[in-house]
Amino acid sequence: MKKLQALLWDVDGTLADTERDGHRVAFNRAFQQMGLDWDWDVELYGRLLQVTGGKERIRYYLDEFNRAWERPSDLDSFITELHRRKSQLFVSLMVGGEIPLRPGVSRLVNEAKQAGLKLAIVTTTTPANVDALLRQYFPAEGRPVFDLIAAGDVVPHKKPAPDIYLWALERLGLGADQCAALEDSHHGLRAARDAGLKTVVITVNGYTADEDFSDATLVVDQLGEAGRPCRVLQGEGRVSGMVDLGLLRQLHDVS
Ligand code: XBP
Ligand code: MG
Repeated sequence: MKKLQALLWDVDGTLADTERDGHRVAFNRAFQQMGLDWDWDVELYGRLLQVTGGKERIRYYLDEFNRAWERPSDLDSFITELHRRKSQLFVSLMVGGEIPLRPGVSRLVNEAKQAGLKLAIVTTTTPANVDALLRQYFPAEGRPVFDLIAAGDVVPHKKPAPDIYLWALERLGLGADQCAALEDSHHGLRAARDAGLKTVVITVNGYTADEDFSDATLVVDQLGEAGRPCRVLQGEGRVSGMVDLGLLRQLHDVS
């Protein structure tokens, strides 16, 4: 295994708990704006997360959960407009500071940056959502904190397909054996593993805690920070309360 050179970060559920209190809320507000009586409650949204990508998720909802709804003649344009509004509403929630980073994220990002590792965002979400999160929590003073943003529709197939990881690896000029991924979901794990990454750390959340992570390198409840140690749910290695760079290097060297 080659030396660890980069950390590849998923966004939704990993950098921040965006799904339940961010995307879901923004979808429901967009439905209201467009006069739709659809309501994606916490439980239904968990089932809709089966499909990644907001536009794809709306279509899945109509196909599987709301077949009775009379579709407009141009459904594609309707979904595009609905999703455009949803994205604006999500960005408002993010810049309003209503969606905090998960514990330990800042700590590990800063540690990796200082150590000279490359940092990349590898996500299914819309680029504007990532920009809002980065502006909010990692404002660039000179050089941006993240070296690459791989997001949204730049590849035809979203996670669990490996495409977005392969796209990111090519642009970083690195091999899969030089990178570690941080993800929160089975779909994310599949995407990273199928792109060839051996080191994949999972931080679970309410929606993903019961998913299958059997081929993850390490599964924790969160990355851990001072006064808030992480709990190891699966995996080997000496974890002393935090997933830090030393631990990631150690996991990477043996994976
Ligand atoms: C998470 C997703 C996204 C968001 C919605 O992907 O599935 O689709 O729920 O985002 P990841 P958009 O964890 O890889 O970031 O509405 O912008 O598509
Ligand atoms: Mg995710």
